[in-house]
Amino acid sequence: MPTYNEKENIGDLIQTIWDVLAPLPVKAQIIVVDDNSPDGTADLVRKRFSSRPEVVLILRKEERGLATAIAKGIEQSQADIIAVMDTDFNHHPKDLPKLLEQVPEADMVIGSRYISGGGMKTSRLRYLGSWVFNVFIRLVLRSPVKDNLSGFLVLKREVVDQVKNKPIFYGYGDYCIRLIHYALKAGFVIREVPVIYEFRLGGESKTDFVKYLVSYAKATLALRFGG
Ligand SMILES: Nc1nc2c(ncn2[C@@H]2O[C@H](COP(=O)(O)OP(=O)(O)OP(=O)(O)O)[C@@H](O)[C@H]2O)c(=O)[nH]1
Ligand SMILES: [Mg+2]
Repeated sequence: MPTYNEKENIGDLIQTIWDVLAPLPVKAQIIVVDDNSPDGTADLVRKRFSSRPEVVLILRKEERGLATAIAKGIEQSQADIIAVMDTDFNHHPKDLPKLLEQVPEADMVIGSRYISGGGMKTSRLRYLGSWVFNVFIRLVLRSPVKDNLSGFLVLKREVVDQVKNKPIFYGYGDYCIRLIHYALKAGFVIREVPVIYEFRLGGESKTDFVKYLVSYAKATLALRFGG
């Protein structure tokens, strides 16, 4: 889980994840990759979960960025199944079981806003903008995936091992487009499960969606046409 100024959310999020996973037959480790957030996110994690060795904090002082933070967390994990999610409750832990339940049949599971039952509680404009953008991605990359920008993912270890030499984890949310693209190309089975994108619980957004659309479009075209 990548964090940047998520002090108001991360503690309750980790606790909620434990509560959700408790009845399941899984042994989980939670890896938080914080980029030295000025609000003291890392301190909060360290203090609140000092007695829980399953909570691992990686503090990056030299580097900043969503995609590289996710790559770092994946690299540190030794689990057979890896989940990636936002740390502000946009992706709600209550959906984790239904994503996990698709494994082992699926190699990668996407929490999707754009299949029946999915959606977004936040801005209608962003919901539609992201939907239109996903249509663009699907046309350009001939992808069957409806939500290529989800960021709420469950992956088998084999998927990350197979694509680890591909240039995926740089930039921002565009890593998700590349990860899905390369996983599909490698022949992995990908399933989408409907999720509702919830309101951020506390703190502030780091995403300027319109600004990122340009770089996401470039990233999509680069996957198709190279360069
Ligand atoms: N480690 C790390 N995490 C980041 C960075 N930028 C964003 N994040 C995390 O990535 C997730 C997505 O960022 P958000 O700002 O919530 O973006 P968003 O979900 O598109 O925007 P909202 O819907 O407004 O919340 C959050 O969990 C952030 O804490 C970063 O530079 N480094
Ligand atoms: Mg968010």
